[in-house]
Amino acid sequence: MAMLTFERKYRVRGGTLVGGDLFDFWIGPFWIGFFGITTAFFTFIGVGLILMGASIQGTFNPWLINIPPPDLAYGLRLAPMREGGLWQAITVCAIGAFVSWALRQAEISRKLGMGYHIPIAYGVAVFAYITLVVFRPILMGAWGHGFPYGIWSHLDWVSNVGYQHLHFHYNPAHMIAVTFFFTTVLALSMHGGLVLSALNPPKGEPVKTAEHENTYFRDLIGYSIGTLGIHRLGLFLALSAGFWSAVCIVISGPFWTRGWPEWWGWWLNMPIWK
Ligand code: UQ2
Repeated sequence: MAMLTFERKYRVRGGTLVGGDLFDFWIGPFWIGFFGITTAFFTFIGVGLILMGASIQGTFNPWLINIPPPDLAYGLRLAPMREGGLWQAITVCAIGAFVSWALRQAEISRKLGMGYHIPIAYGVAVFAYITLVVFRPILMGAWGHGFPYGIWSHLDWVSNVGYQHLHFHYNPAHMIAVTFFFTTVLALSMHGGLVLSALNPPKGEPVKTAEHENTYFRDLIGYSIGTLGIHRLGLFLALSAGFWSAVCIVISGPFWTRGWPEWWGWWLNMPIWK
């Protein structure tokens, strides 16, 4: 279908959550909407603040830019701009932009009469971010427990927090999250491989259908989850990876302060060993 043909079918009014049809229009391929405006607003301010932080730090090397949260001594108060206030303002902008984007996705879902799967999926990633920079710092009593904004510096933060718990791989929620990440990769690689193997034959050969895909896995393991099922499974696996990642970090500090290997004491101390 040519662009202009389907545009008439899908560029429909309505579905907005805010503002009625005030912002219900397109610029080029992009639908604007109220939350398109707020996304752009928070993004421009946030990026501007990051550039301000970089200039205060004295580097525009994208690897080395680092905007740290306030010192722990500031607790949960606002800090001066040059002492973590910038990080706090950037966090507000980031959350404003991310939540605006999720609501924009929801409005487009409504406009097109589709399910909310995409905003829910994106929302889990936003939830994981907010867990790191809001929920956990609040539970720990200081914004200084948030991670620094920087490509290099956030890696150092992850490593340091990991070592504070001696061995993060003994964190049971971390184990579950990692398992979901790997299973997501397994499922998507099988799905991508299966679809390409059926739909992308050598030149001159006919394209295969879903029955071939089903038959492949029935021959191989006696079971096919189906073309709709594999996408439900993929969504579940990926959302679970993000969810358990948030759980594994939010319990580290607020609910378990010692090394994670020690947590397994409950198993070693079971009366059945006596
Ligand atoms: C499948 C199917 C697809 C697929 C894949 C399968 C026709 C095109 C990959 C096979 C998936 C199975 C058996 C589930 C595996 C379970 C885990 C936890 C990885 O049957 O339907 O659609 O892409």
